[in-house]
Amino acid sequence: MTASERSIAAAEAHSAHNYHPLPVVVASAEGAWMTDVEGRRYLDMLAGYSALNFGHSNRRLIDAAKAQLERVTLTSRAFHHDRFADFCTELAALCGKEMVLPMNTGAEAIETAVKTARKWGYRVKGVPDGQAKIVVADGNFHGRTTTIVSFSTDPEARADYGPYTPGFEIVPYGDLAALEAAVDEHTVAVLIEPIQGEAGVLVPPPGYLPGVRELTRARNVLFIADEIQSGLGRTGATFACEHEDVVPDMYVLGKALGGGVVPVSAVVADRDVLGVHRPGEHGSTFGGNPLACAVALEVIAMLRSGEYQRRATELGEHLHRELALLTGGDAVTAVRGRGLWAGVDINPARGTGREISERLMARGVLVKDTHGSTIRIAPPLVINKEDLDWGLEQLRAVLEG
Ligand code: IF1
Repeated sequence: MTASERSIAAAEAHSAHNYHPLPVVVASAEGAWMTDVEGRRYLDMLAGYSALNFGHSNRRLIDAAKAQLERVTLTSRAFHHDRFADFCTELAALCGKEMVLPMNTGAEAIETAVKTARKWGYRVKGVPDGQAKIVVADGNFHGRTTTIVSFSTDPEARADYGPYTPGFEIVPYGDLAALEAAVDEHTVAVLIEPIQGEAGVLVPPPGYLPGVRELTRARNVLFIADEIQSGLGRTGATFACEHEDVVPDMYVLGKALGGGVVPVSAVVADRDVLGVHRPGEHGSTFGGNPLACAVALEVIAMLRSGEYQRRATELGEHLHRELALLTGGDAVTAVRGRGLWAGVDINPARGTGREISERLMARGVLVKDTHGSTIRIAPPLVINKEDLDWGLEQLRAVLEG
């Protein structure tokens, strides 16, 4: 058995089978490239589902983490530490908001946003206790806790995890009329991804996000934007909402906020929203820890330069021009996305998303299929044009094969 086969066999024997990973065993990574235990190199076109916007082993992020590791890594929130105030101040400023509530994973931040919206509903809007309703979109992906899967429309993510949390209503994504009809006096928030990731990188119709903003403002309902995957440079802007000049009441951030080094997530909003929490009402052991704050502070500084957003815009235009050419043949039925982020629908006659992913892996490119025959393309924003073109060349070869 090869080293890869041994590792895969042991992982299958001793870990729950809640994933079906491609048969590659990564041993090291740098920039947009990963190397497996046999020394084979792969171009990373998934970037940890956008957690690795700044690439693997980003020198600035590793140095920030190393320096903090030597100082203090965890205090819990029972005490202050010397990176916390800067992290909250800088992240709030990046979002143009007043307050931050730091957590660790995206799902924890979504749960925090749901709890904040409900508490705001009862304490500020005056919704009767226990009656708060949150409107979400079909095709959503916001995480995997039992409450979050309670409003999932993906049977795989939801089945056999009941009883489900009440208080959520699902409307078609992109449909303002349906959203308006769903909002009533008990509605405290609308929670949507500005671009739906897992659903296949679905960009909503122009005007949808401004419509959600206008409707929620008019009806005294919080607009919660889940920018965990779409945010922090991926679409060519700091936030996907920016493309339509929309500012939500709450940003929910994660993934790239920790630079692919440590889990960092947060809810960012103004005082009239996040101010509803009083000591002891919400928290987390690791939320806002010194190591997380040190790395996230470096991420925020890197985003402030605008360099990564420019790269995602310029290389993203090139990516989408090249992908559009693929739709001319019968292999690709549709392409969607924005910036360095695309969903490519493959003609099922050419293979499933998994089969295409395996053929790409054999050529040294790693992507992840999503539902059916859609593959998502989301390389680290540090990828150079030559490598991006080489990756597209492999995709063309696989589709022509
Ligand atoms: C898995 C999907 C992507 C997210 C958005 C919240 C979260 C995610 C928009 C929760 C997480 C990850 C989870 C990971 C695979 C990946 C994923 F396929 F699951 F749906 F990217 F599309 N909001 N997405 O995309 O953040 O708790 O994971 O930190 O669970 O398989 P998390």
